[in-house]
Amino acid sequence: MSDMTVIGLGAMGTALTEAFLDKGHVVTVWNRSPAKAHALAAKGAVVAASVEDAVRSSPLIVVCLLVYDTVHEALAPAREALSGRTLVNLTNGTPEQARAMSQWAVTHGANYVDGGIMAVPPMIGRQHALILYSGSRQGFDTHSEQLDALGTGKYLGEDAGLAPLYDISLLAGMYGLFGGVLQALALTGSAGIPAEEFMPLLMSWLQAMQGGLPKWAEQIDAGDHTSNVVSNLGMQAEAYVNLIDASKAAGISTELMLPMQSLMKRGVAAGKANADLTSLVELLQLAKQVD
Ligand code: FVH
Repeated sequence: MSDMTVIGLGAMGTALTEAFLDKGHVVTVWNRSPAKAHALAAKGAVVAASVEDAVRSSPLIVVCLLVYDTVHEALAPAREALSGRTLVNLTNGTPEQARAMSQWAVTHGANYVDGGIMAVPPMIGRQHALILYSGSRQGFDTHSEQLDALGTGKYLGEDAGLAPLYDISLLAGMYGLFGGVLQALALTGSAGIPAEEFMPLLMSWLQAMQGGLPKWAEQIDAGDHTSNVVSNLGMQAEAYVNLIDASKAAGISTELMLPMQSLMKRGVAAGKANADLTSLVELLQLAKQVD
C-alpha cells in the first residue's frame, strides 16, 4: 500500500506529488496521459496502470483535475474501490458541485473532503501555500498530518461547499484587483509610461487602500453604511465618470470598468449617495432575487 494516491498530474497535481515525495511518503500516481508520470516515477512515485488500481493502492486519494466533470469521468471506473477511503478533491469548482460530489462519494462509502488551493504550483510544499478544506471531519482529521506536506491547511467545516465558497470568494477579490491593475497599466502605458516605473506607485496605493478593509468588514457585518463616511458613494460615482472618459479618450476599452459604474449608479438611484461604498454589497446580494 502507498500512503496516498494522486490522480491528475497537470501542473498542480505534479507539484502536489512532489511535495508528498519530498516528505518521504510512498505515493501512487495516475494520469490520463501516462507520459506525465515519467518524471515523477524517476523521483520514486509508483505509477498505477489504471485509475482503479490507483484508488485501491492507498487509503487517501487526492484528486486534482481540470474541472468537476473531469473528476466524475475519471473516477467513474473506480467508484467501487472508493469504499472505506478518503477522497480529497482539490479541483476548482463551485459549492454546488462540491456538495454533489460529496453525496456521490458518500454513496460509494468514501469520506469526502473538498479543497481549495490558494497557491500556484511553485508555492506547494511551503507554509505560505494556503489550502482550504471542508467536508468529512473524520476524513480530514485522519489525514491532516499527511496533507500538511502540501502547505498550511485550514479546515472550514462539515459542509463540503465551504472550501469552494471561500476559494471562489478569494478569487473574486483577486480578479477584481487584477482587473483594476490591468486598466491602470493600459492607461499609463498608452501615455508611454513604462509599467515598471508606475508599478511601485500603484502597489503602495493599493496597500494604503487595503488598510481600510477591516473597517469595511465591520460596516458590512453591522449593516451600518452611513456612520463616519469620508468618501461617500455619490462623490465616488461622479469621480468614476472620469475613469471612463479618460479611458475612452486614450482609446482604451472600458469593458472592465463599466460593471462597477453600473452598480454605483444603481446605488445612487436607490438613495445610497450619502452612504459608503460598502452599501453596494447589499445591492449585489439583491441581484439574486432580481435575476
Ligand atoms: N495551476 C494553478 O495555478 C492553479 C492554482 C489553484 C488551483 N488550480 C486548480 O487545480 C486544478 C488543476 O490545475 P492544473 O494547473 O494542474 O491544470 P492542468 O495543468 O491543465 O492539468 C489538468 C489535469 O486534468 C486532466 N484532465 C483534463 N481533462 C481530462 C479528462 N477529460 N479526463 C481525465 N483527465 C483530464 C489533465 O490530464 P492530461 O491532459 O494530462 O491527460 C491534467 O492531469 C484545476 O481545477 C485548477 O483550477 C490550479
